Amino acid sequence: MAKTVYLTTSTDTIHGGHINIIKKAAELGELTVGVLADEAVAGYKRYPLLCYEERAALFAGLKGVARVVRQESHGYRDCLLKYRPDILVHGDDWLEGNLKPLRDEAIFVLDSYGGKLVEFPYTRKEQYDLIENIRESQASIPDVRRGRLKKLLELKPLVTAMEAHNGLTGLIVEKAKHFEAGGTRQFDAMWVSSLCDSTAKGKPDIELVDLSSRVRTIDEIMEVTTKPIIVDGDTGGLLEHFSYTVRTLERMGVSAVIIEDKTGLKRNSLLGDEVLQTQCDIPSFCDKISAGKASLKTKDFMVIARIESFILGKGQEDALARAAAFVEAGADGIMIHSRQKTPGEVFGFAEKFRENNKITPLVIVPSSFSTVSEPDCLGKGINIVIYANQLIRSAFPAMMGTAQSILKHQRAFEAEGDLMSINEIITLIPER
Ligand code: SPV
Ligand code: MG
Repeated sequence: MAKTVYLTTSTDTIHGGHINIIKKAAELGELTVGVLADEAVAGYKRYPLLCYEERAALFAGLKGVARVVRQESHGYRDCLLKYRPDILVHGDDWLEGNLKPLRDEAIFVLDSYGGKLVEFPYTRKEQYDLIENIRESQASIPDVRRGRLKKLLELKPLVTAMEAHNGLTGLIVEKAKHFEAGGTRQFDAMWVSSLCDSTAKGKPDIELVDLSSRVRTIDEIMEVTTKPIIVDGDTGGLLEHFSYTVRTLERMGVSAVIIEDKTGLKRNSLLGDEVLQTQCDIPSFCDKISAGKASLKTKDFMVIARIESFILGKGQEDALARAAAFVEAGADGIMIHSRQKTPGEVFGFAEKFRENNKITPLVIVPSSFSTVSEPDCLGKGINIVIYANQLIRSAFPAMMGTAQSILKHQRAFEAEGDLMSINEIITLIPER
């Protein structure tokens, strides 16, 4: 009886390298191609330009492919146990490095039932890199990038966003990955925080950094990244101005703006009621949301309303009344903020909110309740988790420590141990 062979793919463009490995795999037996689900591709590589069905169709028609199946996660465990192929075929690009945990797990599972791993040399050609580069640059085109957040919300139970405040932090959010046997994790989106954008410019977070400056930051990030961007729009400013802001951000390819229901001099929410902060009345804020929505040119862009009732000690009932009114006014999402040390307040709100509204995405920012994990949020009605300020908070003490060490020792040597090597920094960003 012919041996059964299994091979996984995530690609949305077939080139000679793929044809080659399929040919070799098919020579070993009856070939099943596991096509990675969209969510798994987005987790490990980038958001696929073609959806699962399209990518599956590419392979279903290929000579040597007996059948195509859906592979839910980048880890091989589940599909190996389900299909129990005699042979798993893979390129030899996972012997070392980030993908090694996946390989180790695959071997462990294959051993458990007597399966075998066959590795072929991974084909690396300049043209293939070029194709990937073109795919990547397509993802950064405003019309492609803008709609990506909505697509991710359809695809994933929980979307994560990490703050970026310049090109370098944008690159970190774009590229940082965690590899483990079960699969790979990366951030889905970027948050351009008013706090971090202001702090990076040495300014307080009081809506002092104006829109032109914020737009320059966003543009700097956009130039080197492809992931969807959520912009912290502070209070949105005057209603008349907010319409223009929305239009500008939408045109740039931003996916969402979040505006908070405060009025007057805006202070950072994490200061709570220790400083004077005034919540906007419901009708005025609804008008602002509606004005923003009315100025949109696409269906992709989201205007998300942020509720500050917990921050200002107004309680759950006020927050829920506001949420209902803001959704009614057209808000595409609700962000519920809290400065408590535990997520009780936001989880309590989410539970009540979901009694009447199953669809509007809910956003949380676990800065003060940072013990809460993403798995804790699953099943709680939360859709987006924003890590709002952690990159700048980690950079600041590191830079201050270096400055102090050099002052103390009157030379840089003692600080070297904490620094990236000169070679690493000059090659960190490849020239293309
Ligand atoms: C920001 O990141 O600027 C925010 C979130 O608005 S918070 O700092 O918690 O108010
Ligand atoms: Mg802010």
